[in-house]
Amino acid sequence: MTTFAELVPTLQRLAIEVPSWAYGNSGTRFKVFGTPGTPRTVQEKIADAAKVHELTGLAPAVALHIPWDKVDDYEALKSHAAGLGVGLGTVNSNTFQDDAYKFGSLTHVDRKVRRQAIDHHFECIDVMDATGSRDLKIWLADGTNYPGQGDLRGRQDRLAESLQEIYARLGDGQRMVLEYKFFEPAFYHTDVPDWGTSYAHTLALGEKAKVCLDTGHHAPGTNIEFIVAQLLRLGKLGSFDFNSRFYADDDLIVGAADPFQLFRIMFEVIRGGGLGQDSGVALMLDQCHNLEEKIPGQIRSVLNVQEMTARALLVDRSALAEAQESGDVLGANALFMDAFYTDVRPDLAQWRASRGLPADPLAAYAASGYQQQINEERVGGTQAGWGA
Ligand code: PSV
Ligand code: MN
Repeated sequence: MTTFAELVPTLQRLAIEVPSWAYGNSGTRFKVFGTPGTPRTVQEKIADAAKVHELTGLAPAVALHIPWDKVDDYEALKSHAAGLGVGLGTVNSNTFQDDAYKFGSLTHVDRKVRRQAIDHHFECIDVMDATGSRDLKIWLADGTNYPGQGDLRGRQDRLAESLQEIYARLGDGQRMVLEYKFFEPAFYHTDVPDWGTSYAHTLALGEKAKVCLDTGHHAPGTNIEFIVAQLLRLGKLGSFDFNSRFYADDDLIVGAADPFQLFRIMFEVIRGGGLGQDSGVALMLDQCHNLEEKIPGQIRSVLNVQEMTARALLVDRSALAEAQESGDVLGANALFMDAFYTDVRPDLAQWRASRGLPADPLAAYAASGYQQQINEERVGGTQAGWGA
């Protein structure tokens, strides 16, 4: 059996990017609840994200969403983040909230709308140049609601062409990650619905284009860890958007709905070298905290990833390979389950304390007075949320 001490070198490398939008208000199409202390600006979102990193040592970068996090001076934003001990990470484009995109963005039949969508991505790359971000993440709401509404093939061709233009603009060391999602907001067909489509486009584009896997973007019952294994095998897994779901794209706290699934995913990430020194796989959260407090929600999330990573690292891989090769079905399964059922929380708490971090980051947050402070200070202005 692997010991906890043996996991430490890999655990030390674990870095989970947090999304700026998780600190703003979110909700459903029925209601967005405001909460005291919610950031009004991207600077305040970054301050909250920095708190998560300060207490966990797990979240050194904050992902931005353009235009939600648009500012005049990105160099200044980068310095603001650095001053708080975090960096700026993935830049997410947004071609789903403009009236022009009602019938599509990069796939639109109208060249002018495609131009607008491509130019928006150029703007995102300019932001990346200023922030030093490596990844441009593209998720498209493009799709149709009724059979016959659009030319499925024509839309793919236009998508390929638009992506090519954006790809050509990437600088050295920059990448594009193309996120897929099987439905919503489009209900009949989506232009990038699955990993195969994302893979096909990123393969055609080249080395700097990879797939982004959002764990909430598959049909129920999909074996996500298989997709992880396959994309790693193909060298095309660029990043994760972690969250969990019971039904559709619920964007709940990662590991909340199905910790075992998170364990299985992390096992394949490790198996495929995704946590290696220069793996190039970015672990990111994409979540919304509709009911729970946002900062503790983010702390819980990164701790869940850490915990399931530790458990997955506990799997005795050589014993497992032996059991697999000898056809020992139950033995192999038992090795897997033994690791999953091992409670690593006391070891993780001790390890945190040994590095000067709080053993219990959630309790430390509650005791820090930060929430009371922001509740009092952040009065007036417009609370950030989708679209702000
Ligand atoms: C789409 O549902 C998505 O997962 C994309 O990553 C967007 O950028 C993000 O959600 C917005 O929360
Ligand atoms: Mn996502």
